[in-house]
Amino acid sequence: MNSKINNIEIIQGDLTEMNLDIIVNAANHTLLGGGGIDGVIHYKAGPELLEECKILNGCEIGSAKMTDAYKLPCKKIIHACGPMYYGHKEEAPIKLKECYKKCIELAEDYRKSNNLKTITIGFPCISTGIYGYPKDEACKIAIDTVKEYASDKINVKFVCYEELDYKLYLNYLNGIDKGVFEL
Ligand code: AR6
Repeated sequence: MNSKINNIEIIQGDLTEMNLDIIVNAANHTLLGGGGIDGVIHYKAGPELLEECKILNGCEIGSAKMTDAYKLPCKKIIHACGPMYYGHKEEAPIKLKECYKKCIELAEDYRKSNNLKTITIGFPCISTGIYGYPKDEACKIAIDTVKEYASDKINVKFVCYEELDYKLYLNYLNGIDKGVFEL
C-alpha cells in the first residue's frame, strides 16, 4: 500500500519531534494549553509559547491561529480548535472540516508571505483523542478536506501517533474504506 499519494503522506510517529515548516496542534478555544498533544507541544516549546498564545484572545471552534514554535524543531505551529464530538454530533463534521480548511489557508498564507515554493505541514488526528470524535469518520474528513483545498505547493503529512489511526489513514488514502472494527 502507498503511504504517499501526490502531496499527501501518512506517517506513524511523534509530530512534536518533526522538523517541518508547520505542525498543527489539536488545541481548545482558549489556546492556553491542555492535555494530549496540546500539553506536549506547550511543554516542549517552553513557556514563551503560552505568552504568545495569551495575546491571541482564544480561537473559535472550527478555526485556527498560528504562532512561533520556540524550542520545537518545526518553524511554526498552527493551533487548531476542533469540535468536541459528544453533545455536538450534528455540527461536528462541519466544524472539523472548517478546521482543516483554515489550517490549509494559514499554511498557504505563510508560504506566500515567505516566498516559499512549497511548504510542508503536519497534522495530528484532530478531535479524535480527548474530544472523542470517531477515528474513522474524522480520518475521512481530514483526507477529503486536504484533497479539496491543498494545492500541490502544500505537502501534507498526517502524523498518526497511534497504529490504529495509521492503518485507517493508509487505507482511506488508498481508496479502501474500512471502519475501525474491521482493522
Ligand atoms: N504526535 C502526533 N499525534 C499525537 C501526539 C504526538 N506527539 N500525541 C497525541 N497525539 P488529543 P483532541 C494524537 O486528545 O481530541 C487537549 O486538552 C492522539 O493520539 O491531543 O483534539 C486540548 O487542550 C490523537 O489521535 O486532542 C483540548 O482541550 C490526536 O493526537 C483537547 O485536548 C488528538 O488527540 C483536544 O482534544
